[in-house]
Amino acid sequence: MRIMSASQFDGKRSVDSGTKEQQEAVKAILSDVRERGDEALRDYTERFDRVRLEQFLVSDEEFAEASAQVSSEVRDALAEAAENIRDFHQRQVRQSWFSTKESGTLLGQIIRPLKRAGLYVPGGTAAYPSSVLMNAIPAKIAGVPEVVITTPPGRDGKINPAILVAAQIAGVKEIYKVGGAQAIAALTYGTVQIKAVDKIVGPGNIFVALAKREVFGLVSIDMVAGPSEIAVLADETANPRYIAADLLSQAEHDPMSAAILVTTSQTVAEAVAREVERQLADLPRRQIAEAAIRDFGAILVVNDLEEGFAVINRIAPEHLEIMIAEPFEHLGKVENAGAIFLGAYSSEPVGDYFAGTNHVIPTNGTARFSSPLSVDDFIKKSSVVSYSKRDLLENGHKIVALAEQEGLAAHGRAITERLRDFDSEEQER
Ligand code: HSO
Ligand code: ZN
Repeated sequence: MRIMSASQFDGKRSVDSGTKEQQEAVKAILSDVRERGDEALRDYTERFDRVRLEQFLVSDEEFAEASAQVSSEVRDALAEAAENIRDFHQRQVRQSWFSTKESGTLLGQIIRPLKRAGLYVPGGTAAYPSSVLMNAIPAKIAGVPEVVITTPPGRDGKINPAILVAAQIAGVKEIYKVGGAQAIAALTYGTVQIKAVDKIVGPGNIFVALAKREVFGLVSIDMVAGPSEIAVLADETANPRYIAADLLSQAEHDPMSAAILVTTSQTVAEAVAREVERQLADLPRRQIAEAAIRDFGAILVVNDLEEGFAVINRIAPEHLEIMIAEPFEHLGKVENAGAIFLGAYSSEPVGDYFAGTNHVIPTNGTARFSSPLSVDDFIKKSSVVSYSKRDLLENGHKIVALAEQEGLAAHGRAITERLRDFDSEEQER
């Protein structure tokens, strides 16, 4: 792993916006599904997933079959993780509010869940049951009545059983065997078999990401997340073996995953570089992790913690581990980070699977302006105004002045029509 000074590090990463061909392919799929509905879904599923399906909805028998295939150890761990995720997200629930003024006016904000949310779950080795929990549970807690999943089938027409078990634990029963851009199209436009949704969430390959970006506006989408990242801020008290293991935990996600150590200690820097090499040797996903470490890994030696936090805030990492003597004392210095893990035992996979925090977190420096997936992503707000006569009488002329300044006479008249009545009522008295 490269050791360098913080000033040598630029850390720029670009968002993959696909090739021209990929963009064109996605647009063609979207419009084809829009026009031909389920028949187009069948054709694309046959072409990309190598299986032709009549019905896309997963049946009760398939759920039962999947359930028998997953060990009780995994099932129990998923169930306990789900409890922790529920407990954490329950605290995010917002209440509607109303506020009355002495003048008789009432203002408020009503919180309502979205009606229907679609969760995309990737296929193959990127099918993570943990991500099913992380996406579905906040939607459920927000009160979304219809949460559905789409995921590509295997060649045998089946879905990864652990995905079905996780869905069951999260309380999602409506699952469709459709993947790729065609799934995003179905969720956006609706087909006979798959009803359109209000919001699409969940990770996917480049085609899914491009399709989501394309349909944004017709439906809402979550973030377009890039490959996982981790930054560790460590002083001389940190354990290099733990740091290396945690860096590799994210490096194994994707050859473009970033893993960065920022440390005040040259000794720790050198020890971590050695440990990463040692631990890489027997990793099953060594090739992926090695590429990530080579291309997007770095060890940055800084003069002091001040400089360390400045570098971290510039990177705005998805995950930040703070492994220093008194982490809490410095927590307030973190301005930009999606999720912050404090101390030697808060290893990042604790958050990926179990603690209860969400693992869908902004990447690529977007933690500067966005937040982990939460209950907020599945609600919307309506403002409520009940204006009193007294207030209209007192403030009507101000509204008229603002309307006139904008050249919108009808706006002004909507107010003056009422003010006129107030005047005549006055005269009658
Ligand atoms: N670290 C990933 C999430 C994940 N890890 C799923 C394991 N499974 C993005 O935060
Ligand atoms: Zn992970």
